Amino acid sequence: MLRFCNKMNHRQTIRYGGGSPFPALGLATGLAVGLAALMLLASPAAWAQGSKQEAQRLPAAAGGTDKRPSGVAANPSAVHFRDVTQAAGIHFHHERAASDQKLYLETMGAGAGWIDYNQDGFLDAIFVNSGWTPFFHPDKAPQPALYRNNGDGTFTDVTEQAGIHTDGTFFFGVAIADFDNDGYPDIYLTGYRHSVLYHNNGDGTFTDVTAAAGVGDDGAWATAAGWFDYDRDGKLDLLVTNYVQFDVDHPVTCGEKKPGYRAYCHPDSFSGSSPRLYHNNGDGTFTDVTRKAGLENKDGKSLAVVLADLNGDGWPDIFIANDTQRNFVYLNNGDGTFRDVSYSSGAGFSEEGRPEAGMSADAADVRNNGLYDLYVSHLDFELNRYYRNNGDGTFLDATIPSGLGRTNYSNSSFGARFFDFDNDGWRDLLVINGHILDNIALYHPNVTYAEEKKLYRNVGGGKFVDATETQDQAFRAPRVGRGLAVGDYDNDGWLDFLVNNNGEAAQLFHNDGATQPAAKKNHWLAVHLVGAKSNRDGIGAKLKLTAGDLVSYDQAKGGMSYCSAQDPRIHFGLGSHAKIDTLEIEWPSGERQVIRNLPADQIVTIEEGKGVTPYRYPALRKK
Ligand SMILES: [Ca+2]
Ligand SMILES: [Ca+2]
Ligand SMILES: [Ca+2]
Ligand SMILES: [Ca+2]
Repeated sequence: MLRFCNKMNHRQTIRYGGGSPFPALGLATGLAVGLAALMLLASPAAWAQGSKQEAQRLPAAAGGTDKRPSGVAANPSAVHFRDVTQAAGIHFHHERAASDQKLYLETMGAGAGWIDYNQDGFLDAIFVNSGWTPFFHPDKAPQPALYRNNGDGTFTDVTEQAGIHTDGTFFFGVAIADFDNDGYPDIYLTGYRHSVLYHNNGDGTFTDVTAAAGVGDDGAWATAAGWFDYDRDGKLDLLVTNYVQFDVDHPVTCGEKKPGYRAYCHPDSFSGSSPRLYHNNGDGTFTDVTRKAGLENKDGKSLAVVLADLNGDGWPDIFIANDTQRNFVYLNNGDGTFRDVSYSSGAGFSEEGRPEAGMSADAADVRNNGLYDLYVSHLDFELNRYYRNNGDGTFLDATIPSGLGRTNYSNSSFGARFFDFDNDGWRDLLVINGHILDNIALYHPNVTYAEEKKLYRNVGGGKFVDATETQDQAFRAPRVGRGLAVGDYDNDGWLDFLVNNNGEAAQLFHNDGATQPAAKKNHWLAVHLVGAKSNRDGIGAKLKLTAGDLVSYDQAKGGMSYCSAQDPRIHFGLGSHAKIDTLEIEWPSGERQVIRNLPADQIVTIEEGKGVTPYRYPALRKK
């Protein structure tokens, strides 16, 4: 999140020219977009290079095409996301721990996640909460919440019986994985000055194993974290990103010096901190290998991470979104070390060469060509960036040509995910918004703290259209949005989502499916990976699905969105294709599997070295 507090007045003057805010905003937006477009035109070399690389790469990479296959052309559609929070029995309300000191922590939390902690086939929900500060100290510390999915559309708060109880630590994010390969997913909570690893005991309870594991990340303000097997030894390692060096005991005063105008400080007021990489030793302990891996980098002011093979060499890479600093792109050398290509990658900065307020990160094959494009969300008056992957570890800022630059300019965006919400075979985009400053309206009368979510539909060819208006008032009602976790909690093949809102009630939205008759019949496949030689979660596995003229790629990735944990199953929308011709899987161990003639509309469990195993995912019971 760039620009607030001390610099605000100055920038405000530039931006609005002192005129009436509404028309001025339109003008400013238009100007900015126009300028960006001009800059695009002004760098024909970059354009030509990008197009050429893509032209060379597409046939080789995909045997496919950037164009919409005929099978999905007939499905122009929207879906209906229905707010089912109340009906589902979810009553989590994030505590923002507000104080008149305007501690930076107060406005940044928190994440949300999906975890099938009891392995009954239904995703359960977890919400991260704040904690104590010197200026907010109720008798009972705010607690995270674990909600068990009852399999009938309702959830039950099982936090206490699961043994999850925190000590007042102020938490921000969650990362889920089965780090010890025992078949039950574990919980890592990132926090201010301390983070916690909860081991899943397999009987519905968890044990805090942080001290023995050595992953407390003590002293740092941890935000996003992700699990991946960077050295491909079959054991999941942990990447923790840290934000600024903020001292809660000695708060700095920012904002204008008049009543009500004190504001959360700009990240420029604080030094950065390095991400940390913890290597899993396989005996319940981890070793901090940050320096050895070449990842020590104190420029980090990190809020999001995505762990995926970005250059296609089989080794998982690291993309970290930084606030007011260049994003980090670290490519895996395959020998336990990484090389920093942030400056040369094209994804470190905006197209104009500016570092921006990176708050979310995702990577997905949105063009169905096997190349994982990046999305990074930012503060208001910055564009959320869409970086096209050239396939060689370099990226091209395609925000404007993709159509994603147009409509979210005055919002501040946190959680964001690419996912195929209408199952037409093209991964779409959901962006969760909410400003940083609770008193932003005093500074910018036309900007609000709570903001509308944005939904974008992928129409093929690397282009998106804003589909927010297809949603109802419950979806569009402004919130101080933060964490976003996408997952199919009722196993009906239509992806649903959870949102954690700062200082507000959390939300669960059910995807009711397509609203247009033709698209209602869109097919899908979800893949539950069970690694054997590889890590049990199969994180790092690469999948290529072919169904008629649809070719779609995905990876089991770590991280994603803002401080949140996603459905671990790999979801493919298939459009009109009722059958999968081939599903090719390349496991992190190097083992390859090809599965042929799979029927659509099911969740398949695929075991490394064995193939499809008979596990049947339960369908939701009628309550
Ligand atoms: Ca469950
Ligand atoms: Ca490992
Ligand atoms: Ca789609
Ligand atoms: Ca669903």
